[in-house]
Amino acid sequence: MTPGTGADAIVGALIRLGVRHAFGISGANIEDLWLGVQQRRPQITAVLSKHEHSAGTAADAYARLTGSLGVVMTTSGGGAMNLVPALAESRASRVPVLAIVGEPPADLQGRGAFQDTSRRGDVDAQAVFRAVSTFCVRPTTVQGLSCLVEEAGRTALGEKAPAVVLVAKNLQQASCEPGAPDAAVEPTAMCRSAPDPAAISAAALVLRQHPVVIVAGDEVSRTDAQAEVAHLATILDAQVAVTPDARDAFDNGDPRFAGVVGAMGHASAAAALAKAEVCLLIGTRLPLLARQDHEEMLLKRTLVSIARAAPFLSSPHTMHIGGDVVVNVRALVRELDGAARDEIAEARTGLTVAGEDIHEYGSAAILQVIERALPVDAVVLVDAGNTGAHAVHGIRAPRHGRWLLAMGMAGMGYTFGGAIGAAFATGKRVVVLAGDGAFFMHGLEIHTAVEHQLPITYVIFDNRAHGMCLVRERLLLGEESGSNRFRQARIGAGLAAMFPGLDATDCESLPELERAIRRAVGQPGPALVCARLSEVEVPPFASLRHAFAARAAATSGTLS
Ligand SMILES: Cc1ncc(C[n+]2csc(CCOP(=O)(O)OP(=O)(O)O)c2C)c(N)n1
Repeated sequence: MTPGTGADAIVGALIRLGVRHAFGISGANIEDLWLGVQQRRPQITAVLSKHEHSAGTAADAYARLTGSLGVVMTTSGGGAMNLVPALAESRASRVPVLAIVGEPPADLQGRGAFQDTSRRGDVDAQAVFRAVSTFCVRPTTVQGLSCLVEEAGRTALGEKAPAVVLVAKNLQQASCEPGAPDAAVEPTAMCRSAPDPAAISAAALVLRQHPVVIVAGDEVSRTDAQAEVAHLATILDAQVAVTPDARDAFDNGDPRFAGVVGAMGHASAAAALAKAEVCLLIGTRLPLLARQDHEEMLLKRTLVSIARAAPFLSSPHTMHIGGDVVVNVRALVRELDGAARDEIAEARTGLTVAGEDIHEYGSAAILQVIERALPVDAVVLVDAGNTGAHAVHGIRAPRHGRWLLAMGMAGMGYTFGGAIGAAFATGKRVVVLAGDGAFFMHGLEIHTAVEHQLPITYVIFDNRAHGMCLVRERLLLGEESGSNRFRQARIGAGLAAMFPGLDATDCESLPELERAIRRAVGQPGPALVCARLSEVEVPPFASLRHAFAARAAATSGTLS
């Protein structure tokens, strides 16, 4: 085998890690690696993003949907700094992403090098990335580079967190011995931890004796544990509620489905929690938006938690079983399966989608149209703001599909990069639900979907405002600053003009929107539907609904 370069060694390591797609943007200090990746197509392909944030969220969504590593490559300076918010999301949501970030040649670092974020310049990228990763290294020699990249990838997978390797340009160009043969390692095989029998028995004992409600979180979908959770629900005769980021953790059409918990959730989920004595948390730490409005009640319940990390909330009777979610749920199923069914209390109620006034052409009605058009295996990505709250509350996850909501940082615009990663990860229909504000932030990532003709349907909820902020200031601050409203734009018409061939429409009525959605979902490639709303609605967000109800002046359910 002929000696290669450091860049070749990195690419070899990525291939051995099982990586098929790497997202990012090239630049002077990463171009050698970028070229190295492209030379190894089709084993591995570089996907050019429009912004490093979107490259990062593409890698994040790719990892969430495949259970394997998401990879992002950026140059130093602005490219590296643009990546920070995306890695913060991955860190907070425990997603394995490997970032390879270029650095200026060592001999120029600290001497006015271009885009110098090495320790020797004024900005130290390693210090920045350490805050949003659990592994961040800056190798100084090309020897061992491929092993280091493999180690970074394995650490990301093992710790479910971002890992960053900062590689100076001279190392990417340096000659080195080839690494191990590409096919020699099975990198993404995860070693599952064994269950703790004593903890499982103790949990089973509690669950057998009292009425149980299950709250399933996003670790359930990410570890493919839906079937195990459904089985457990049957054995326990329990209702199942889901967290806002985990609508795909349990069949939304199942009679046991109790809806979504938390700020954007359903009255039926609160009722299910109220009826039960034990709350079995599976695959969630119950962050604030998932427990808001239930906290007082939960503190009076026995909490049994099965998740990688302990819940943020603990009642006086909390039992946490850490480690592998699937392994522990299976062990619990085995332990409980022999239990006499009549010892298990009845704990069922019907699902109510909490009292919504459905405006003729408002978010709730539009979401119903979208729900009817969704392919059964679609991937739904939900953005921030009013639009996100409406979607969490008002649209069922497709039965065999997936649901992504980036709750770690709740950053607007996640879905635009995320959709690119989702399309490459699954090849399925991907549907983005985002506000106009989120679109203006990162929406030009649609360019990447057009370029690769990816099967992505974008639905933009255009209320000509940062709706959530507008509602918050009107209802919670009592005064509007006047800065959260926009002039009218024509997003659909604009994109249709910008990208010839892209089916992009502005809709002003439900029948028009229904036709456009059906057409968009049927396209092999991308399409966009912009729902032009006449009003900013109060979203189904508990604190805002309470504030709205308290205001006698408001009568119509909308803020105009
Ligand atoms: C990156 C980022 N900046 C600011 C916020 C705070 N924020 C939450 S919702 C929102 C407005 C969202 O507006 P839009 O995307 O139009 O959705 P809408 O609320 O109108 O449905 C803002 C600014 C955020 N979540 N993320």
